[in-house]
Amino acid sequence: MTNWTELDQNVRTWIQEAGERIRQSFKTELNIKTKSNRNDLVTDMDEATEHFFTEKIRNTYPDHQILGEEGYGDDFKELSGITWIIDPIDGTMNFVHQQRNFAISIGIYDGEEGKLGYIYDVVHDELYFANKGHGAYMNDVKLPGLEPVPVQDAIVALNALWVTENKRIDRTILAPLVKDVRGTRSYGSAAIELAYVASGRLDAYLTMRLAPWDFAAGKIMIEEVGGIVTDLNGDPLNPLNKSSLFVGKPGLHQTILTDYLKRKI
Ligand code: 2AM
Ligand code: CA
Repeated sequence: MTNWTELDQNVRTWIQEAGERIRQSFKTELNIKTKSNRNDLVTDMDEATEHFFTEKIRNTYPDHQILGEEGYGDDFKELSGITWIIDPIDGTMNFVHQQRNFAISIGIYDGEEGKLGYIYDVVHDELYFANKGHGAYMNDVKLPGLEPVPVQDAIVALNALWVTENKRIDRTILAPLVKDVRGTRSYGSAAIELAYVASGRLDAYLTMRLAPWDFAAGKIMIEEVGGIVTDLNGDPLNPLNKSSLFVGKPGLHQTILTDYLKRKI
């Protein structure tokens, strides 16, 4: 039997230690490499942080499985037993260029069910946490349930790239949405954008392509406060697959889906 209280304490201790190491790394020169393309960055801190977590987890919970962005995790095809889904630094481009607006993201699944979610905004020292069925918190202050908001009053996060002509979505779909909402924002870290939707700082967030480690924790968090989490077609996400993502307050999510995303051109 898993002692969830003890596990939660361990995660918090490890996140604080990893966060402190990342903050200390600002004083030293980073080793920056590229992955799939010249804008897909990884640093030695991404790798060292994931390695730090996988070592801790393997020593303490040898029977748990781990999925991590930088490849220190395990190879598996399905969610069974307890699975940790880890992004050591979500928003690496921000980490490299701005030293802010990046986060450690950890989602813990019990079988197929999202159980615990942690998003740690390292620079602002804000820990967002969700415990399925027991609420979501920001630095131990309980987050209220999300209330519907009209499109005209909504702040929606999206990357400007998605409004240009591109393969995944026609600009004539997104341009009217951008025009109708109160404002748009782009923080460049999916985990932070999801934490902001959960805490009401944003009303919705959409993106064309995310990996499981980008949304594992945030999905649990948003659902815990009554927000809706789907892909851009309105279909449920598979926690182990790459996917588009559309999250938002109840009501607003449905309205944007029906009136904008599924609108026939
Ligand atoms: P990362 O910094 O951990 O790579 C930036 O818009 C957001 O999208 C970040 O959360 C970033 O995560 C993620 N991201 C960037 N490129 C991606 C890709 N090719 N696949 C999945 N997620 C990506
Ligand atoms: Ca990352």
